[in-house]
Amino acid sequence: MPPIEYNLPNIPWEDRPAGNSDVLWRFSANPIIPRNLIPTSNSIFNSAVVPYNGAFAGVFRCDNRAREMNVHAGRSADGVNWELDPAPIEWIYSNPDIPPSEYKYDPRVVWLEDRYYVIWCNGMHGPTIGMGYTYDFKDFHFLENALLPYNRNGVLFPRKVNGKYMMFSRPSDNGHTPFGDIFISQSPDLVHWGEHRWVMKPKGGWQSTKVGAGPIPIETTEGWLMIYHGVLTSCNGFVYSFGAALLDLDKPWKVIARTVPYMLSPQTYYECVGDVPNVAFPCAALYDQPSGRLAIYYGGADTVTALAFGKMDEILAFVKANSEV
Ligand code: BMA
Repeated sequence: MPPIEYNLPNIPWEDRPAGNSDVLWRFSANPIIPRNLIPTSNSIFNSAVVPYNGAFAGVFRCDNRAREMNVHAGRSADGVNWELDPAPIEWIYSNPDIPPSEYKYDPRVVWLEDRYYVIWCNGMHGPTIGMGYTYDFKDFHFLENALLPYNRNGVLFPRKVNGKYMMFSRPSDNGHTPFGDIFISQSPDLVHWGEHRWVMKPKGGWQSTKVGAGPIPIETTEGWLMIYHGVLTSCNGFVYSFGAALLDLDKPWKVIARTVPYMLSPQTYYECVGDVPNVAFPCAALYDQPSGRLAIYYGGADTVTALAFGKMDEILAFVKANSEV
């Protein structure tokens, strides 16, 4: 299979600020989406963005003012300034036996073969991995839940690997889960998932409590780049940072390299102060291969949406130079 082409010259971008030597740096206009961009929202965060028709579209986690968790479609010409539908996505069910969705959060979106797939944490008697698809970000079709509860952080690969669809997930419990490893499940048809493989467990420091895949993995010559969040339990609760790992292109459960230091941790006001303090939670990344530019969308403090930037060659060098598998 030929490698995926990432040609997105129009993604959001800002050069690394003078004097900054971090592998990732934040957009100076963060947060790009305030908590109240739509009149009913309490918070808009942990959201997914993709290129669409020369511009951008996405699926956004909006918790409303009843604090119900749901997803809304959005559009943007530049990937920075967004218009979100004021109402949540109304899903089209082709099969009435699929259990009703009690809530939806932390969406990811991927272009896979012929359409955009949406995958999120879905309430089905506990959190599990919900799936759907759209062609146009107007009509959204609800598919079968991929896995049983309890599970979170479902992330689809952007292509088949060895003839099979691949998905990361993070088996969990019904609460705030004080543990969590990343697994891969495989499928011939995006409905039946099996051949589960273990990928990685928590490690020290910022990733010592649990880890979970973030954006759709990016195919590089060095392996799949998986940006993932890691959680530390402090005396004040969880702290969510993110780092990255390189995974084998043919057997992506094999970890080639993995960052010991984080790449970004909650340090700014909008990451440290909000409904859940100290959270930087990435759910999407846009990559332009010719320029090497990467724009990462992440939630700040479970309240707002922010952008960070990096260069692919520097990220790969950082992961390899600071790795412990
Ligand atoms: C996780 C998820 C995320 C959230 C994080 C921090 O369990 O619920 O949506 O950002 O906790 O609260």
